[in-house]
Order: sequence, then C-alpha cells, then structure tokens
Amino acid sequence: MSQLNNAAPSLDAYWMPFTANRRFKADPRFLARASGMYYYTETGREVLDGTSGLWCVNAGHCRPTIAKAIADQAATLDYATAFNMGHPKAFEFADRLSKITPDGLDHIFFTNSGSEAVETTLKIALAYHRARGKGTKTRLIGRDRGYHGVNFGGISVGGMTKNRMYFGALLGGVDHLPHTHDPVRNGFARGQPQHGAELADELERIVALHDASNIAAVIVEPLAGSTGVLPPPVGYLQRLRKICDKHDILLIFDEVITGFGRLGAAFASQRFGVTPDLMTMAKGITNAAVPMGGVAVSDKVHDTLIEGAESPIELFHGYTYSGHPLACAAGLATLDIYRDEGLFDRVRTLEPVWEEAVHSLDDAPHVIDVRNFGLTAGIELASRPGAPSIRAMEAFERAFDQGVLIRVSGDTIALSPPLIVETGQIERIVGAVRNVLEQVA
Ligand code: PXG
Ligand code: PLP
Repeated sequence: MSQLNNAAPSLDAYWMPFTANRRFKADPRFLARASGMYYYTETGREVLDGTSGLWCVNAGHCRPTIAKAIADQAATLDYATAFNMGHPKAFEFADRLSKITPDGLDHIFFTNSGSEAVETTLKIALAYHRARGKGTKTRLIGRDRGYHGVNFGGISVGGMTKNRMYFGALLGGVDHLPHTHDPVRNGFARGQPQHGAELADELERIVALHDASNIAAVIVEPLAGSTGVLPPPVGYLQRLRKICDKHDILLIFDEVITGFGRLGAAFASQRFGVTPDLMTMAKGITNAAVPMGGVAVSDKVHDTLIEGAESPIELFHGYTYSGHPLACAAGLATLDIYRDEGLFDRVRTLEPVWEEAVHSLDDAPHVIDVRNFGLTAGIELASRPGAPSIRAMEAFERAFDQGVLIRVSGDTIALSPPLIVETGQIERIVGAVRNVLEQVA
C-alpha cells in the first residue's frame, strides 16, 4: 500500500497473533483505553479484566507512576545500546530484581519477551556445561502440555501440540516428561493436587535411556498456565529438583506467568520452596507497559560461565533492546508498586476467597474440572462433540458482551485477574462465567 493516510483503515493488513482472524474481523472487539481493573471499549463500555490482559498487567491498568516513569525516560534517554555500553537504570533494575528473585539467583539477563527469555535459558544451559568441559550434555527435557513461547527452542521443548505441529525443523535431542493433569485422581482439587509426584520419576527413565552425560537441562512451568492452569502435584517439583541434582542436570523454571506475585510470592519457586538453576520472567516484570523479559541465573552457572569463558565476550547472545531504558524505567516503577501495595502478600489473603468463588462453578453446566492456585483458575468444559474448544470460545465472546474479559485455552477457561482485584469483582467475574455457561449450548 502506498497510501499513508487511510481514513477508515481496513482490517486486512494486520495479521493478528494467535487469533481466529476471520472470526474476529467479522465481528471485531476493540479496546480503547484501560484503568485499574477495567478496559473500556470504543463506545465507552466497561469490561472487567479477569485475565490481567494476558497474565501480565498484575498491578492493574495505566498506573500513573509507571506511565510517568516511561514518559520521563523517553524524554531523557530513549535508547542505549546494551552491547559494551551501559545506562544506569539497567544496572539498577537488575539489582532490584536480584533482591526479589530466589536466593542464589542473583544475575539477570534482559530480553524483550518470555519467548526470548526461554531461548536464553536453553543457550545458557548448554554454554554452562560446555564451559565445564561437559560438552556432551546437550539434550533438553521439556514436558507435555508445556508452553515456552513461540520460538524454535521454546516450541521444541514445549508440549502444546498445535504450536509445534506445522514446523518440521524442531530442535533435535529433546524429550518430554508427561504432563501432570489427572482429573480422575485429582478432579476439582483445591490448590495443589495430591496425586502425581511420582510423574517426576519419568525423568529417571529418560536419564536411563540417554545417560546423564548427554542431558543438559529440564525446563518446566512450576504451574502450567497457558495449557489451562495445572498446579504442580504436592511434592512433584521437589522430586524433579532431586533427580536433576543427582544427575548434574540444570533445572529451569519458566516463570513468565507465575512470576511477580501471581502465586502469592514474588516467584513460584519461593511459594513451592524449590529453587531452580535458571528462571525466566516477563509479563508482570513491567506490568506489561513496555515489553520486557529476563532470565535469573544462579551464581553457580553465572560464575562458571563468566570465569570459564574462552573469549572476552563470555556469551555470544543478546538483543538490540536488551535492558531497554523505557522497559527498565517501567520495571522500576512497577517494583515500587508491588512493594508499596504489598501485592504479592495480597494474593495470599485473597486466595481462600478466590478458591471458594471459583469452586462455586464446580456444578455449573458443562464444567468437568475446576483448578486453582494463587490468583489463577482453570475451569475445564466438556468438549462439544465434533467441535473442540468452540463452547469455550462462545463463552469468551458472551462474557465480553456482558462486560467481563476471560481467557480460553482449548476447552478451558483461564482466569487470572490483576492482583488488585476486590472481592466484589471476583464475584462479578465468577458470576459472569456461570451466567454464560448457562447460556451456551
Ligand atoms: N513461557 C511461558 C510459561 C509463558 O506463559 C511465554 C513463555 C512466552 O512469553 P511471550 O512474552 O513471548 O509471549 C509465555 C507466554 C495464554 C497465553 O493464552 C499465554 C502466554 C502468551 C500468550 C497467550 O495463556 N504466555
Ligand atoms: N535481523 C537483522 C537483519 C538484524 O540486523 C538484527 C539485529 O541487529 C536482528 C535480526 C535481531 O534483532 P533484535 O536484536 O531486535 O532481536
């Protein structure tokens, strides 16, 4: 298109990500502005945000201190290359982050998204073993139903089949642990399910198959989010940690969703009492106001790589926008809000209320399972015969029409409101879900 000013833009040009493009463009839903717990449509209709955008606006929308920090930064230092150059806020932000990351994970590598954070962890894991003279340790272990973003490393270790199925050229040398969803034994569990710790032992089978000398790392989401909210069975993460230690395998937690208070602690690692060697973060890192991701790296891995490096540049990896000034400014203002408003602890206070509310849907039409942990919930619906995920999609559309934003993944409705949510708003979100479930066929 050579026209620069097109008064009424066509919807054709924008290929929307992870979207039913034709369905959306036939009946578009536009968000025009947002504040606190609410979005507003172009016609000024209020939509209660039951999903924190996409699991990312943890402190609520359009927080003035974050907006100001970004504006001030844009007018002061818009961009600084991070390659052999520094700007103060990147160091300040990494330092602040390292104080809330799990003990011993004190080094922060910046990326621009969760997907890039995942790729970064995989590369660091391989580089770490190589730096120790264990260059045969290259195999990566993910998990069925895992989501680790959309880049080739992430979809290779990931286990969301549709995200992998079109792309032949995945990484070689990847195995998958089984997922932990077991509705027969754990149906309608409140909090962590009781059964399934032994599923971690599958790692022993993979080690026996390939030998530990060939395995670099295991990557899992401490609570699987994208696939429809699967909290870890009691003892499962502890068991994974133990087996990894036994075989000198690095454990990577992908905390893109679970980080920044979602589970009632800064990170899921702290809530579950299991410390990984590498940890991703993104989304809530800037309250989603500027794209950013990062990796927290253990002292052991960091020091080995930095001290064992073969060349002055210790790791040949980084992004044009690593540690972008606007993102760092937004991130610092975000951490201030989390601290000043005690939002991570607030989740612990809300959790019983939340759990009670979402499990009031246990007997709602079509519901075959309800799961919750922290400020997340998965409400799994029976598939409509011959039309998987359509019922949930219809529920999403109807809920939006009724002024509540929910998220669907396959046949599961996922809820994850901002951490500032009030009790009355929890009731409204859950009430809207029940209402639409009574309406959809
Ligand atoms: N790892 C995990 C565990 C995630 O949840 C990513 C990596 C990738 O992050 P980026 O920033 O590259 O998108 C994610 C992202 C959903 C949904 O509907 C979840 C995500 C992204 C989009 C949709 O649940 N999680
Ligand atoms: N492709 C080309 C041609 C580039 O020059 C660069 C960066 O310089 C990239 C891709 C990577 O972009 P980014 O650093 O934003 O990930």
